[in-house]
Amino acid sequence: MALRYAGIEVEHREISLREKPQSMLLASPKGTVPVLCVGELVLDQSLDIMHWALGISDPEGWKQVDENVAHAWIEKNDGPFKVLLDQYKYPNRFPHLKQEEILMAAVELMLQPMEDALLSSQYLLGNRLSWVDVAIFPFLRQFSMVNLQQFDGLPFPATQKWLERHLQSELFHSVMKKYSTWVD
Ligand SMILES: N[C@@H](CCC(=O)N[C@@H](CS)C(=O)NCC(=O)O)C(=O)O
Repeated sequence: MALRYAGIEVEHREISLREKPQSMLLASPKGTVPVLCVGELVLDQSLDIMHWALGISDPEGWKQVDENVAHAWIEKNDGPFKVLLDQYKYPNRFPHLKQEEILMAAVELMLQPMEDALLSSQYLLGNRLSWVDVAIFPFLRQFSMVNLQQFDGLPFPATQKWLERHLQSELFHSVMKKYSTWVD
């Protein structure tokens, strides 16, 4: 989304995670997606790719946020919330954990603080969309999709509206295309 927003054209190579192509592993041996190759430069963290793109062009000011607040959200999301998301998504891998308790932990850690923020402004860091919203909403999307009925039943209307706004956005739709798998 950041690449598209910044107007940067890329050659998109869809990867099968079960059969990672050698060219990808040569560029980035850690074997996770996304990977962006720009000449000699290899970026293999989503946030690095976002920041690289926004460094080239940021037409609507996604970067105009308080960096400390931004990083606090990202650390919580990529750290403890990601752990809860995986536990919630894959109950078979965590048979000793109760879904209800994972949900409650996620509410306390992330969903309630998000709701509080989104009740006072349209986006997480104010009334302007920022890179933090764009970095975090895919995780909320995944979380909501585990059990849509349960998610919709939570008392978080501002968060639900925020998520819906992202899902309906032209930018999101413009990148959610189906690509055929790249073969070296
Ligand atoms: N922190 C990394 C995480 C990347 C990551 O874990 N990606 C997953 C897919 S969403 C992956 O490539 N997993 C490798 C695999 O399943 O083999 C980033 O944001 O780029």
